Amino acid sequence: MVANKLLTLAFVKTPTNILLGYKKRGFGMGRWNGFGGKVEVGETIDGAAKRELMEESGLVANTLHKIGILMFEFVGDPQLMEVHVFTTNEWKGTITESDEMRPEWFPIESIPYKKMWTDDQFWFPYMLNARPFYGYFTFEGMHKIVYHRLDSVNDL
Ligand code: 6U4
Ligand code: NA
Ligand code: NA
Repeated sequence: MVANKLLTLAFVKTPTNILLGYKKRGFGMGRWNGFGGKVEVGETIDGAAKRELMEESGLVANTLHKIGILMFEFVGDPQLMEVHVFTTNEWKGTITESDEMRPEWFPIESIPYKKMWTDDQFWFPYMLNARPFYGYFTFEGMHKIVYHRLDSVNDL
């Protein structure tokens, strides 16, 4: 048994726009995504999500709403990634580019799915409609999804 790798992913949005970050280095480099990273020892998942949001976007959110859990399996790697997804429509601070991320607002009508992780187009509609979800994706390499399952859930 290998413990899951716990990660966070937070999205700042208004009714019409969503803030995405262009990942400049590391895992998911070259793709637009929400803000997030690894949950550190001694941190709550919610606390890690707020910290990563601040580090990568410059924004402080007092409240994050948990909207989904995503499990990622990579063929050949026994460790699953367990990504906790949050949204917020209330924030403070000034959007700031970091070494890791370049933030930019996108109209919800023109989210750049082709320049994002290939799973995002499946679960973004749930997130955008505030429908809690649970997803499981098996990747072969960084682009190809060989299995997926996505469910609406009542509780996360
Ligand atoms: P370090 O190196 O410590 O700065 P850290 O910022 O802790 O890394 P990082 O950047 O590796 O973690 O986190 C990866 C981010 O990518 C998390 O927010 C989760 C997200 N992510 C991983 N796989 C994803 C996928 N298939 N689809 C997606 N987001 C994914 O939309
Ligand atoms: Na990160
Ligand atoms: Na980190």
